[in-house]
Amino acid sequence: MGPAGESYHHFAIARQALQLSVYGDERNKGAVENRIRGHRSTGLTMHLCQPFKALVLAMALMMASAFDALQRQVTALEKNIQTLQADVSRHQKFFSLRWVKSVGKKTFMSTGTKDSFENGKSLCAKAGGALACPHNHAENTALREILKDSERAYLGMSDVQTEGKFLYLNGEPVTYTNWEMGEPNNNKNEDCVAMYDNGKWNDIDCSKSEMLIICKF
Ligand SMILES: [Ca+2]
Ligand SMILES: [Ca+2]
Repeated sequence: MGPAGESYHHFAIARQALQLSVYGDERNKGAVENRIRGHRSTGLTMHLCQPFKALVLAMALMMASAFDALQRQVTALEKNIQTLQADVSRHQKFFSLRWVKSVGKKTFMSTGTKDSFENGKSLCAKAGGALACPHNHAENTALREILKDSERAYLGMSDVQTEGKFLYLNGEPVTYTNWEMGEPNNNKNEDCVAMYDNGKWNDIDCSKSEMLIICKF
């Protein structure tokens, strides 16, 4: 039997095996298995394996090709990230002259906007942060360094709920303070807190709109 005739013969056996698997003819199934066993010595196994090998090789080639493309994309992205990092670093240097200060994991940032306490809270929240408030001396110094001469900034705290009891915006009691001498005095009912350019604090009216807004992130 020539190669073409042999392939057709194998195809016929395979088709019969498929029919058996569908119809469950155990008796004929045994007969076909015997015929398959009988053809192993004539190279049937080899013929069945060759298309499978070709398929595996084709898949391996496609995967290798896809991997190469992916690797090129990753390399390109890495270059883009390096460029962006360089840009951010340049901008940070520019902003750090005045508007950005980092302490530990916190970053204090201002755009130079001056507004009321409520608008300041809203502005920082919209930017994904909160109105800044120092929790220790280092943070107080960082905030002070953002202020220009004679500038003042709202701090993220108030005693609007209970007079004399200052709370952070999250409702927790204030644990670090740096009041100016004689403050807080609640003069004409002052419930917000501003930091002066010397880093000292004074309780002030929450509606004052000339306070620098500094957000923490
Ligand atoms: Ca008060
Ligand atoms: Ca005061």
